[in-house]
Amino acid sequence: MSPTHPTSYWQDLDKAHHLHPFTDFQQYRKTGGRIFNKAEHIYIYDTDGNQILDGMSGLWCCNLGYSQPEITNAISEQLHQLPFYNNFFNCSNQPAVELANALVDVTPKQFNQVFFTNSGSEANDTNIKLVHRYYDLIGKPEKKLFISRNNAYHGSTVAAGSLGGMSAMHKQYTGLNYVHHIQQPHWFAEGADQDKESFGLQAARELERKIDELGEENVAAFIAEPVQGAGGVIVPPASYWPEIQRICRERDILLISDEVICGFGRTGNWFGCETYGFEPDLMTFAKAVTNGFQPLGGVMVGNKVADVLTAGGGEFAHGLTYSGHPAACAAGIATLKVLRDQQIIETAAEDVMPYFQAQLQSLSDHPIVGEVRGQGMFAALELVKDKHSHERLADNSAGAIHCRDQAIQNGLMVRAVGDSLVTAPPIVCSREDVDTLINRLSSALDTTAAHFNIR
Ligand code: PXG
Repeated sequence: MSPTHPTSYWQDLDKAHHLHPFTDFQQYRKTGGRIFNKAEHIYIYDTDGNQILDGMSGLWCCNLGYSQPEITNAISEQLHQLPFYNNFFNCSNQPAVELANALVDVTPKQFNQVFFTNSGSEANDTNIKLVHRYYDLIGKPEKKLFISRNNAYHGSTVAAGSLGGMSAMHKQYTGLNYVHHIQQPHWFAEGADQDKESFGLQAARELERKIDELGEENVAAFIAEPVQGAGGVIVPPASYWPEIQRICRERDILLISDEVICGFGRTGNWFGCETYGFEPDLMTFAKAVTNGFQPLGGVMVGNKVADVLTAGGGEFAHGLTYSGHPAACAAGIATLKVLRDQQIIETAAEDVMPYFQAQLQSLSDHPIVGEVRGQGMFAALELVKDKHSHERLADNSAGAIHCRDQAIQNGLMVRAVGDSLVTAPPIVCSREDVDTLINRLSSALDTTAAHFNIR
């Protein structure tokens, strides 16, 4: 990017030719956006030279922050050595082989096989095909239905968007007719009149009720994020996951853990299923597997499914040109190496993560904060007008959007999701970095409270 052009030049070109994801095109044409051109450690820089602490790790991707020469060098070296070759038709490339092995090493013991994609959405599309094929091969072809949850996010392709529970997306196209949704375990929004753990059990038992309604013989799998990320960091009550695991086992339903956000350290363990103590049959990953430096996703296929698919024979009619792209896999290998060699997750789980959660909890006394919920290195603050009645701050999420904009103004990137403010900074933050984040967030809460006249 030429430094000689003013920001307005880039904004005008952007507005003229670039349609952005999850954006109101008409509004963007008027307002334009902020254009970034540099990043270091946990900071991003825009074309006006503003330095912003990235409290969202790119978009839940850069768990190791932006300054990771081992990863960038690995990508560059790979591009010089073998910039591309595909993995179709009895061919493979070295980085794909090496990354598959490294993933087997870091994932739970039931995983010995991986299918590579370029994104989380494609990985969830792949899950559907893997699961349907599995049931066909074991002679239960009628088991075709998927159960997911309201307000889940599993991606935005036609199939992954159907698996997700985002009503705004469902309204804009016709989704798959074999996906059904149940309640999310969102205690603050849907169960705050009950004890948290009883609510967790009740939300899990919605799965059992749905299986009964649809007929166990028709249900293939349940898919869920250990903690719903894009839905607003919905941390389930402790009672939730063990009950889900019990139901899936008793009712012979495959369990898919979508680890696109929770994977690679975000919850304080390598994977969210480890934090919550359950054993999925399939696991979706993307984002932080390459620290966001290259597009890569995939499915870890557990032995139960993989054994059938590999013993069954016959071609699995699915694949993407770039499945196992060498440069993306090189980024993945280097990312896993940094995480392992430097024990980043274990160290963060002992020190900065509990510190981050404790500092955030200290904001729960703030007059506009109704709930602080979090796990490991991500959290949400639910904004309210009245802490006791949980009355909303403003219509159409305007309170959280106002607060987010204040935070960005103060040099902190966060997300507004409904009435909550969400943050997921890199797990390589120091305690001092967390202090900076909390100060900027706290000052955004103050100005938002003043704006809405709340004391
Ligand atoms: N599963 C989960 C749990 C995700 O969070 C996907 C699948 C899809 O991954 P791809 O790579 O296809 O985008 C995601 C992605 C947000 C936001 O605003 C979250 C995601 C993507 C874009 C925006 O929080 N998560």
